[in-house]
Amino acid sequence: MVIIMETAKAAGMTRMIALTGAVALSVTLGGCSAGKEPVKYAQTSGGTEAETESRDLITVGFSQLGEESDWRIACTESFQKTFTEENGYYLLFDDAQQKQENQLKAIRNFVLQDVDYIVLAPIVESGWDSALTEAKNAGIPVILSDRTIDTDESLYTCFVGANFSEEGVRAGEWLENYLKEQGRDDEELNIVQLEGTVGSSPAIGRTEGFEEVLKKHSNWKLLASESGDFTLGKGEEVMEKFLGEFPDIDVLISQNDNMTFGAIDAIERAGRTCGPDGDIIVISYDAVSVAFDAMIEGRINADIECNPLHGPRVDRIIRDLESGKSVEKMQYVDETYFDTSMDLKTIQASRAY
Ligand code: GYE
Repeated sequence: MVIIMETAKAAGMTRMIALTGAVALSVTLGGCSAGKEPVKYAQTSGGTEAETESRDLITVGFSQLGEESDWRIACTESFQKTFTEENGYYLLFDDAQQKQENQLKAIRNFVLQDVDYIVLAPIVESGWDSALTEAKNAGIPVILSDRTIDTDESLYTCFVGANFSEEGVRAGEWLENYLKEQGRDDEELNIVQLEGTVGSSPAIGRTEGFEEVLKKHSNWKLLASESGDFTLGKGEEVMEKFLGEFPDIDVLISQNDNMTFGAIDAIERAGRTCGPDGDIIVISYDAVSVAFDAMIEGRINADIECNPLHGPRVDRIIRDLESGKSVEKMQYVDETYFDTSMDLKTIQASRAY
């Protein structure tokens, strides 16, 4: 089955083709870079044949890893708003629902459809070599967006996203400064950490970055560090377990806001309090709008920013490549942090997610 969806978005109409498994091969796209034949969409499964003439559009196959968090939803929306026909694109969007095998299938489908560019937000770092070699052999540039992979550099054109180990260092340094300000820097400190998806570059980078700062403090003790898979439900479950195992947690580091929301529920259910006036210091990552609410309510102390608005960045990369320019291999986004000492309401109002 091939579903062609027309979605009305604030910034205009986004047309997406949702591909489902092998049957997605029934969508055929002609060459569609500027100057090539017009795009033809032939829907052959289900009987009806529809052919749509279109302007010269750049076809982009985007393999999004899932919809596990507010961050991810903002990221998907950023692509849908950017990769519109009005902007000269035809977007083939595939949501892998948290499964690498679905992403591998999507890449292979994009290759078979001879898209102009493949954009990949890879769920984990490893296991991409053969699918990306197929893309390379077909001459299709692959742009990594959001997460990095562990592979031969020649298999992708470039990466755009966050520097996750710097984010981890930022979390550690925030804690360091906060404790100093509170006159608590010599205190024995019990820390627990909720990690993101096992094997994903943000989980790996944030863990390593925080560890760098942790190593400098012999009075900081990391009691436990476990994956909550970047989801609210898992975050809540693992935090509940931590609270049961360790009666004296001082600090929670949670590698995304959704796990933090779940963890806060678990903390409050256990009769504990968190935030600047509570007994557990909470440091989160992402800084989505709802997390600003939680900081304003005094439930989160600090949030390490991670920017999900990659659509326009990937658009710029594609435009450069189309005009024959070379692009930088690793493109890191500038980021910061927010905490309850700031004018959070004003900052929140100025942000898009
Ligand atoms: O922190 C989290 C999401 O890859 C940076 O994935 C992204 C992370 C983000 O689910 O919320």
